[in-house]
Amino acid sequence: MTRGIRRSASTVLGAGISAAILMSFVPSAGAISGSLGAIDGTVFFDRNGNGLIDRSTTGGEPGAEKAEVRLYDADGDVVADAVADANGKFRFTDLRPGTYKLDGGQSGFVSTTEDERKVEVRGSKTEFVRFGIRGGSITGLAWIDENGDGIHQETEKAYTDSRGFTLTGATDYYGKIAQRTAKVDENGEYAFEDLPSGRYTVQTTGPDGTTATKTEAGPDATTDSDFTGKSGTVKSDKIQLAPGAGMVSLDAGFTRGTN
Ligand SMILES: [Ca+2]
Ligand SMILES: [Ca+2]
Ligand SMILES: [Ca+2]
Repeated sequence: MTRGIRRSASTVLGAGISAAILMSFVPSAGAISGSLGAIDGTVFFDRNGNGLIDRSTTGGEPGAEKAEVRLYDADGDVVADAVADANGKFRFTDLRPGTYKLDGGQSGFVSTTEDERKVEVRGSKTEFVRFGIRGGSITGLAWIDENGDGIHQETEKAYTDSRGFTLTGATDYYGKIAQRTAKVDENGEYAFEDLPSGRYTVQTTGPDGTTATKTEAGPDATTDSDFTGKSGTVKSDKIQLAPGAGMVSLDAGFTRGTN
């Protein structure tokens, strides 16, 4: 009995499906599905804050992977959410003609374009939207403090053999524990960019037989050292980054002397 009902239901369903498939080959049915529009967009890290995606900035301005964009209809009801891909791209499809609102603001970041955007979807056209966001940054350098005074004199060499710096944070883009590494360049400098607001610690490893030099020596933060540790790995204090804030000159000086 039950099987009979099932069989008959599936027969009806099967008939419906084949009818629908046939329908899509009929020009008038094609016109109906063709009247649905789409919204394509990008959320990008607008590092220079000008609202545009600059390709000339070192390495270009990257897309914001995992950025979340919410789509509302004219009544303010949520239609759908989209999560950006590795290139910061998102897409809403099958939208009936009408007025929509997009919210591309990201928690922990500063928006460099309007957070909310009205978009008019007409027919089968695709509308394009871009949201710029600016994150925080932490930069500094590694150097050998030859005279052990805790201050980076111009004559003192950068430590370019460093295995790089590791950043650990309480939050990553969207609430996950963050751990990122950055190599140092030929000047011993490292940079972490596009960071959401939150608390971070930076650590690195010095040459064998060295310790962190004294911290906060002298009045100039751009030439002092900010890492502590007797051997091996040295660490910064915890850093609280506000949305879009930049922490510069978080530097690691290494000495062979004792502090
Ligand atoms: Ca830009
Ligand atoms: Ca020095
Ligand atoms: Ca410093």
